Amino acid sequence: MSYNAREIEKKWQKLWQEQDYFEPKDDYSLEKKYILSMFPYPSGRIHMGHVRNYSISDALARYYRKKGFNVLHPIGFDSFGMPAENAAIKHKIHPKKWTYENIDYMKKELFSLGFSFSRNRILATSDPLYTKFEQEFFIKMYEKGLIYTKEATVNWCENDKTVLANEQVEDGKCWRCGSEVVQKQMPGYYVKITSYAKELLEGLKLLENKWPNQVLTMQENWIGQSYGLEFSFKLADESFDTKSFEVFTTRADTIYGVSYIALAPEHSIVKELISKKLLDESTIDSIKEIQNQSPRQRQADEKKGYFLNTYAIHPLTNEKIPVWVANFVLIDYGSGAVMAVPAHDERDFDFAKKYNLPIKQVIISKDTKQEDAPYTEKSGFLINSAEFNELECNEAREKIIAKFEDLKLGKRVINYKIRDWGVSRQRYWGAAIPMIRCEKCGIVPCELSSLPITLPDDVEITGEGNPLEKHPTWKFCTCPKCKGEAVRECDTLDTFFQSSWYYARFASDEKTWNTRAFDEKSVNYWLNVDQYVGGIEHAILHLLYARFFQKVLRDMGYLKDDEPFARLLTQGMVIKDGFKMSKSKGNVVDPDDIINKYGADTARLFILFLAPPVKELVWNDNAIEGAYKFINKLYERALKIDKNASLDIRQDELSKDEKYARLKVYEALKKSSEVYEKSFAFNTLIAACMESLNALSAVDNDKLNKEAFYIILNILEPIIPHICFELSDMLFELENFKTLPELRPEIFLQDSIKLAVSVNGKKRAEIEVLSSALKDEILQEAKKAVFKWLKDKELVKEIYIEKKLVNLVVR
Ligand code: ANZ
Ligand code: ZN
Repeated sequence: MSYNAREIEKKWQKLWQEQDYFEPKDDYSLEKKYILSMFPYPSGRIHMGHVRNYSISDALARYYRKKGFNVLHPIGFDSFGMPAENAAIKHKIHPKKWTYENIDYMKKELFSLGFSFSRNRILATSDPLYTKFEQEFFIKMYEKGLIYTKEATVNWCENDKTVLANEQVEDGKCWRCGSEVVQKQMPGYYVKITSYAKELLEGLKLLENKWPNQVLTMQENWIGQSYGLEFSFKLADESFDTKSFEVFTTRADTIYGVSYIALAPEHSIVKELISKKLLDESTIDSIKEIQNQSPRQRQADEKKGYFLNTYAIHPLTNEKIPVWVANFVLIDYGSGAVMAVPAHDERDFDFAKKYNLPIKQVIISKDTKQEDAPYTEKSGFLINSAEFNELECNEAREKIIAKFEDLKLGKRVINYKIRDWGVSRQRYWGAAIPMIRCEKCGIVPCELSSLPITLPDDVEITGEGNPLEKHPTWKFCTCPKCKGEAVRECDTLDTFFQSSWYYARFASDEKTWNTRAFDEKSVNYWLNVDQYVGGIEHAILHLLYARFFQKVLRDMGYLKDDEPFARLLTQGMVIKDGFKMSKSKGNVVDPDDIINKYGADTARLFILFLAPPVKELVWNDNAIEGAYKFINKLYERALKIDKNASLDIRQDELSKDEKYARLKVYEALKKSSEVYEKSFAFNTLIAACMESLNALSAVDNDKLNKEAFYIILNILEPIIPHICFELSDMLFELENFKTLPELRPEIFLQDSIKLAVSVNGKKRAEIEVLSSALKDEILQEAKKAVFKWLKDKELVKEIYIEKKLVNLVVR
């Protein structure tokens, strides 16, 4: 008999399914664990990144099941989005058909890997039942003022006639057709994520040590809170419509160092000057050119600007300050205008150098001055600043802000970098925005009873524009208010809208899915997610949107928690030949090939053994062979075990080697809870199991062998479930296999001995080791203890006198 992965895996996958082994239980008195991995986009096939993601979450789900928890480990598909439309254009296949065929295929792949996903709670976000409640949320958010329409600047591809997300603009070009992306004013729906900016920021504190620091920092920067002063400058020339304008500064302490004003190209003063033809043609053309660039492009460009032939009055000194337009000032941050202080700000400095504008230092440090760089530290003392001279700059900042407030010239404000989330997409394959435009009544939400608004199937997808706009009947409808003729909103929702709440839908009992968004009892039981697992690439977008949605759904009375994901593990990328494994790099290894050749257990073992989950996984063909060999060895060794041996082992009757082997096994058992519950360093747990198997091969004791297998199979089951179930079934009553064996403290209780450690005969340290410790282990400990005497020396001899001393001879 030899190891036959295919047969074993098929057998157990069938049994697990028949026994509803993966289904969450309705018994809400049990302690629960909700383990979630980020759901896939149904692109067609599972890739190695998925295998890694789901091997991690599955190991955790299986572990907690074994510990007696009621476990929810669901899977679904993020199934709206552009690739389905691109496939439609390329292969003339309907997006719906393409999507659902892919889902069917990928489900098979996932189940062939033995992942313990609930079968009953699978969802696809393009399902009408999912859309129904998404549209319900949309309408409720609209009615609460959390969604609004506005005209704003968007990335627009003239060739594809659609808005592109920032992520879909590559080097200023459309990612799909390569044509130049322009900035265009367009109406659209916006979600007011900014009104939760403060809570989203404060909530990050609760996630410290539970989410990766890197993700917390990225979110913090993205939300971008700044404290500062907002105040206005008057224009010197009173003939303009605009009499004054506001600026926002975080450095009020530098107010006496202002040497010019920089306005965003979209600023109303710039617009007025252009419309009144007060600027020459070429300047106007250049400004328009900047307006057509995205913020990203402007940032990448060198700093540039134009003098606007006008001046502002400094509110404290009454000096005339030249007003410029500059490409580095953003219209939608602060007030779209900057008081430029080149002596203390990098950008202002570069700009001033380029255009020969004055540079006036107002803060000095004790250190020597640098002539050719701005002094940007937020420490130092004020000079050239009237009554504020000699004040420390933080103190001066507070005093200057207070002065502005006293004089009613300005006020203290908090600004956020985060912008409202534009969710309109000029696309077919998405959730319809449930809104109607009526000439008489304006924008009217669809009636809740009419939901879901589903997509018409009879469309032709050409890639040019949104087919819904051209649909003869879908587009036209009656107004819910006046019953007159009206048109539907033809844009569809950003797919991030769907992925923002799927975790909560999973938490709701599927038997209620057709009647309500969430079943109160079940979501209150299952949420929030205890452990979320997914790629670092979602650090901001998805993970921020989901946090926002949780708070909105809480405030609308649907959910209770403040945060959706209690803990987050971000797995590293899979790298091969120096690049992220991806189709475009041509370095893809198809998981199906690994499964067919070696089996699912090998694939899972390999991927968890090669690297800790948070690190990059560098592909290595030999390691697959290694994983396969290990499973074979496990199988062959298990066949030799005496099934009838008793498990009644007397610790005091064991020989030294037997004690050592048993200790290694129990050490692995002890490690397992640490790994599954905290460190997720599965690789070290697998290594510990391999080590204990090695130690066991040195002893010949049926009882010990049987006990060891009982433990090892139990702790490896979350990682390589099929083989572990198979062997346990063969060796033990399977019933016993559902709980983890207990730690036996007496096995860890061992006599320890003290040893002197000498270097060149001179005693340098003392170490304490277990009496069962092997020579190699002892020597290693000893070397660690006298490390500083070994440094930079050549070790020529290692002497160990049992139970007495270690002597190291160096040269
Ligand atoms: C004067 C000053 C002096 C500034 C100095 C900085 C350093 P954060 O910290 O990111 O909030 N700013 C204000 N509005 C802007 C806009 N719409 N586009 C570009 N820059 C803008 O940045 C706030 C600082 O960025 C503000 O403080 C302002 O420059 C600039 F030594 O005012 B500061
Ligand atoms: Zn109407």
